[in-house]
Amino acid sequence: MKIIYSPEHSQHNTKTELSGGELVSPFECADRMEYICKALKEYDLGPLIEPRQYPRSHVEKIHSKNYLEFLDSCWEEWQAAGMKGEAIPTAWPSRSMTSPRIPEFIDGKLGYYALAGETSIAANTARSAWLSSNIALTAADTIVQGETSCFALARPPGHHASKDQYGGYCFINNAAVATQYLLDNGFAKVALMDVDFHHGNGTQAIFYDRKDVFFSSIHGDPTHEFPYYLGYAEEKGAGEGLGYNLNHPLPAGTSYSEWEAKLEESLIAFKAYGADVMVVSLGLDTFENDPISSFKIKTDEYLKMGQKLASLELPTLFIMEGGYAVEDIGYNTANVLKGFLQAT
Ligand code: SP5
Ligand code: ZN
Repeated sequence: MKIIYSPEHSQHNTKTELSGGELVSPFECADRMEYICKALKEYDLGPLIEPRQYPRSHVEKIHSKNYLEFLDSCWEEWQAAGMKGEAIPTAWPSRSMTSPRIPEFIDGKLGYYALAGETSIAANTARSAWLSSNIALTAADTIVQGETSCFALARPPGHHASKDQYGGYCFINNAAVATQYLLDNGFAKVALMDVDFHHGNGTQAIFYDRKDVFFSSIHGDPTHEFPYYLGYAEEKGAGEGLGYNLNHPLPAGTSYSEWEAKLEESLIAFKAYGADVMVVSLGLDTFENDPISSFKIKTDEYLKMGQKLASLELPTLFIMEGGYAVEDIGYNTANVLKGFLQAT
């Protein structure tokens, strides 16, 4: 399986994450990629290939122009305003403040475009986000060229980013960008399976009223887990997209067998839908020792996850999302891909 990767992701290297009332070192850190590369190499899963650069128009199909301009200029504006630390919003257009106007000062813009406050922005954050989307596009192209599987080893992740909001460590929705590229290049129906511990709110919102993408997610119940305000089972799609959104919120302590029963339901739905390609938002934060999550999947069980995903027998594009048990993330990721390849 080709693995699309660039070491340049490490330029996104923020020092702060607002967590528990403190500024801590971010869980989503560059070291994650080192451990993954090491395990992929050890298991001999495939060559690492550098991404190509694609026109920005592919990303503009998913994100609004004003949001992307904000992303590109945020850090310069923040610094120009004399702020000392990394860019973190402090005010939001919450339920009682509904003016559609977008503020002009950077502090106001941050709250407008942020869906959460844990994700700091610093120098090169935007650059790495764009590079991450090019990794997803290069990987999607590999599938378009006829490969049956590919891994976009992308960082920063993407599934929390919506049309015009960042947060949850995500800026550009790589899975959504890749999905649109597949649709624009010969595929008709995409099964988008999000296995990250957190609900893929951004991806869901982007495709909610569309029938050319069937989004399904298995995740920590939003009554107790980030992103809290989306991801419930009653969210089934809207308009033409009604029936093409399937959420499986699960409680803390969920084991692999309980988790796999939900994956089975999603795969059955994808088959009935008639998907011709699958995109997997691959988060490994379902791991038993993940520092911010509460499922109980074990390292060996990721082999079964890969095998199960292969049982759909579709061309499959894996896109990296979360996973914060840094020393275990390599083997967990490699096991999904190894299981998938063994079964194909
Ligand atoms: C891509 C992805 O997995 N994003 C996850 C974003 C989660 N953001 C909120 C994290 C809250 C963490 N709380 C820390 C508790 C530490 N014991
Ligand atoms: Zn996650």
